[in-house]
Amino acid sequence: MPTLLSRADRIYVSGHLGMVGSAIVRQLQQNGFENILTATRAEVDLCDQQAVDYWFADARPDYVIHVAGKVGGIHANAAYPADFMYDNLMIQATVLRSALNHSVNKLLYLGSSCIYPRECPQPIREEYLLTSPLEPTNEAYALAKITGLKSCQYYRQQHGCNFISAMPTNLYGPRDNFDPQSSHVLPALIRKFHEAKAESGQKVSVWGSGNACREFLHVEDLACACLFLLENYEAETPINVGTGQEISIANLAKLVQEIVAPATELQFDASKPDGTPRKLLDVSRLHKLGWHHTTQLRDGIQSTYQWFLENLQAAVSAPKR
Ligand code: GFB
Repeated sequence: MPTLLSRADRIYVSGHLGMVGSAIVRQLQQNGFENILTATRAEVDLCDQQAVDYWFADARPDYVIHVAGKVGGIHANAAYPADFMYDNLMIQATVLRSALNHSVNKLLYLGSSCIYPRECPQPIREEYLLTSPLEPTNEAYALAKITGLKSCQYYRQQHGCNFISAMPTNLYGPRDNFDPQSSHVLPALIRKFHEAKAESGQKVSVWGSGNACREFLHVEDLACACLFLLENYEAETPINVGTGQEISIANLAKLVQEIVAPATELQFDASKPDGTPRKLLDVSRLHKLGWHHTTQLRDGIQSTYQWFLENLQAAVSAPKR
């Protein structure tokens, strides 16, 4: 039974200033929603249960799309596991509990494809969760995200909450984090090739062997999928969100090089980890529901680079917390 959303419904998007949260707010605005609720860190500390409860009592959300959390690339995850575990566990625990306390109609929780085992059959089906060890470089984040999706299932089982969870693949797009140390691969490569253009002869360092493969979904597609799932998905099990297509990091680097700085050279830095060899999602359940991505990778990289150029100052400012 689909969820019939009224344009007057009060929809809280946590983490609204980040790449994903801001894309979801834009998607809701474009679809005519009039009461999109957001809160900055200064307005509510999502690690503080009492503060979150007060905020929910005042804001009275009918629906919640939970995006807020600490995210980062392979280097950040490997360097700060305690922070990734603490921040993500605390933030999701308070928001889910307040959603229960204030009888939210439905909550969509966003996880990540890193929840799946390092060595599982590809493409990865939702039922492969917890069937073998996780990828060490982002184990803390993965465990926090697994706890979040499991919490949604427990709230459903114990309290009858309509909490659903989606597991997106690697995301990219406008308002991404372009900090070379804490970002994901695609924004890192866009920035590196852009900056290499300015200094002739400089080689662009691509971390790892280049043999790892990744799947990339543009964040506007993800935002569209989130609204689609909020309206059409009611099941307890997490659902994968992706393109179903993968590319090697070496070929991704060549694609970014071709788009951003064709005259540069690239080299692989084998001292850096590859992370999980592959994490291609099986998105057949989502396709069966009737949703498919629309942005092809080359077009998405071109539009993201365009955004980077138009927002250069903001994109290269201090690293995201
Ligand atoms: O995007 P990324 O940092 O994270 O790395 P994961 C993907 C692949 O790109 C790895 C390689 O094999 C990296 O070694 N890579 C090449 C680079 N050059 C670079 C570079 O300059 N910067 C970065 N960052 N990588 C993430 C998790 O894992 O997946 C997140 O860390 C989240 O928490 C996300 O779950 C979906 O794809 O390995």
